[in-house]
Amino acid sequence: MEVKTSLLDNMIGVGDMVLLEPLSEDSFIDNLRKRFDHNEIYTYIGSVVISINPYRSLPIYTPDKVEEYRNRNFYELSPHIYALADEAYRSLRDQDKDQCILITGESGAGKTEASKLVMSYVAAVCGKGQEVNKVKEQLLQSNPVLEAFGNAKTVRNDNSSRFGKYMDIEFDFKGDPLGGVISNYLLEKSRVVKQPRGERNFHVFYQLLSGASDDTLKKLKLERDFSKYNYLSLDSAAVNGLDDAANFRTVRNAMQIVGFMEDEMQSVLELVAAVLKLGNIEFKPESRCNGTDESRVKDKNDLKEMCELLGIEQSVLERAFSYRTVEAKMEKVSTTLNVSQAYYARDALAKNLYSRLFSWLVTRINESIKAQAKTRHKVMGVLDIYGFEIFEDNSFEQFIINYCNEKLQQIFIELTLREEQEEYVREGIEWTNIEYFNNAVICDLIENNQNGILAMLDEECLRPGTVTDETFLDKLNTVCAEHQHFESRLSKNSKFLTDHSLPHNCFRIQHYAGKVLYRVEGFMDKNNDLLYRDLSQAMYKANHSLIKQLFPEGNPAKVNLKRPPTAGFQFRASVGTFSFLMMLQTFPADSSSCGGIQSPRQKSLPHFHRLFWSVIKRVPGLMETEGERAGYAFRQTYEPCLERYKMLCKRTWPHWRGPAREGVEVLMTDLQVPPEEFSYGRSKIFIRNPRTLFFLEERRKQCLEDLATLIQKIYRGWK
Ligand code: AD9
Ligand code: MG
Repeated sequence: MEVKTSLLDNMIGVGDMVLLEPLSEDSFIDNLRKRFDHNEIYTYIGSVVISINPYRSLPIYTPDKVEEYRNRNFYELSPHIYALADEAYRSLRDQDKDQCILITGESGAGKTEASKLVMSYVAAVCGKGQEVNKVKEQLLQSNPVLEAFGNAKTVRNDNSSRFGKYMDIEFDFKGDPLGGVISNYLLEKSRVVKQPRGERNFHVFYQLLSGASDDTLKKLKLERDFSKYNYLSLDSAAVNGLDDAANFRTVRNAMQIVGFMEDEMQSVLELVAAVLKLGNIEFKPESRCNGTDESRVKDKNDLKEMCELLGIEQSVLERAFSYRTVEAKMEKVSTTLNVSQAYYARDALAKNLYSRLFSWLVTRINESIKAQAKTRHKVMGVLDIYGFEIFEDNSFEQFIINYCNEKLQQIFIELTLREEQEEYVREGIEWTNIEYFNNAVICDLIENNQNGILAMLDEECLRPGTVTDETFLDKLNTVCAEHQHFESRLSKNSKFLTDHSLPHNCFRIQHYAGKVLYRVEGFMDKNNDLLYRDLSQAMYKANHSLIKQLFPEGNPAKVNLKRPPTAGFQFRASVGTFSFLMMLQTFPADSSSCGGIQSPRQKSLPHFHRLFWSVIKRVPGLMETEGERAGYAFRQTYEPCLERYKMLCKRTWPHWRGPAREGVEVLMTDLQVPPEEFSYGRSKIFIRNPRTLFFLEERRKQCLEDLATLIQKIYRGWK
């Protein structure tokens, strides 16, 4: 077997880890490093793309590169995110299969950039025309809008996503985009009122103050100086390399393209300004005759301006910062707020205003980019979540973000490792089982309905009596201790690490990506996410259509005494739907049955893009076995394989009368492909090395060229 020319010959290291020999953690990392040193940031593990963030601009995303990868086979060129995007797009267009691209990795690994590269690649290669171009532009421009409101500088990433996003792009039968739908997962709203040291609030605040015209700022009653606002951290306001003013113009422009009306944009900016004003409202105690302190607004100017911006009656809001109405046994009782309760109420309002504005933006964008239902054909989903975070100080936000990453890791394991191995078993291919770490145990520790951490947190939030973050921690530790006797998820092998050296107020979890110490302070509050009804009613009364829409529960006609679901509960439910949806989409109900051709009911092919922080971390599960061939780079069912290559062998051309598998066997024997290069499965042939595939493709190409020359000769002869 001879391959004439192949890009593989120029490949740095091994482009597909499946072919790495021996396969060990060291060889794996060495290979990545070697490739990275030569600016090869992408490497495959089968159909999974791994990338390492280069943190500098490489000339690998040019229009020429798009052309290079267009309509080419996954293994023909060096690994690239474009190859993955192209494969996904072609399978969707030509094979009618829904697609799903999942992107995982630590914070700052390059997930959001990767998701944008996928989208821009698909936009570049799919159809053109005025209508289609408008749809593409709108889909692409939804990114800067959501990033302005949902991303912020953290210590790990200057443009860190503080929300999770799943975007479905819908295509017609020709492969032209029709529109899309965005789902968002819990915004880290605590950032609105307080940011960790060295971090910033959401970009939009700085963009507005830096980029808006003097006239706009005047209308919004704002000053340009960041330091005038309590909610904007001072130590890190300007970020090197981030041009807030220019980005403001980009975002405004993007909002216009997406279809926001001028008055809608104005309303949005009014809300952003109102949040800044709200942060400046301060309180002072006023003594009452019964010896208690009651809160009063200190300087009423910010309150007044905020109320003017939102069309709220000042006295109503002012009252809501001093009193709260409690309903007990159908009776309304007014209780006073002390200063710290007033600050709590203020911050809760700011967080709610902002996060509801964010959800409204997503809904509004969805209205614009919505496809016509009747023409919908196929869907490509791209999931870009907030990456795994381990900080010095980890709180409820990191707990939620890391839980989300555990869930995605679980899907990753299900869809790649387990499915790969199950396929070998199904197909009767000889295979040494790789023991992989299944993180289901960690997900269960967090989300189990009875004694998962989130359930215990909810229980504590609802428990009457004095409940604090410490009582919650006690409960966690007690439940763990109780379970020490049993071989249960909270036992000695548990991922909930109890040791007496833990700092006060902390618990530790052994996540798939490392141990994380969580400080419980604020867990109860953040989970409760309580907004006093007086405040939602004040918002509902506003003479501002957007604000009114955002606080429907403030409508006195619709008083609902039921407690709103906790933040943790809502998050668990939304993360639950994404994993469930993907499982459902990806595997037909009978996926575990043996034998048979891949079910035509298979809807979605997952394409994984896995990214790492440039200090490469362990990839769990993939590196346990040494010296064993890792697997097969390529596989195809017998029928299409025979159809494609039967012209290469006299015995199979033009017709093969027997079973397809036997035809393929004849083909491989005649072509003298070395037997160690492939295996016959029950329904598929498994090819180890892309080299073999190139060989077959080269021969086919040659055959077709010869045929074309022959036809031309005959044609000329006739003339
Ligand atoms: V987080 O979990 O949202 O905090 P991401 O999304 O994984 O994180 P992001 O895509 O925002 O990371 O990338 C971080 C920064 O790395 C970007 O702002 C770029 O400056 C840089 N980056 C990422 N990918 C590339 C790339 N392919 N080439 C060059 C890159 N730079
Ligand atoms: Mg991101």
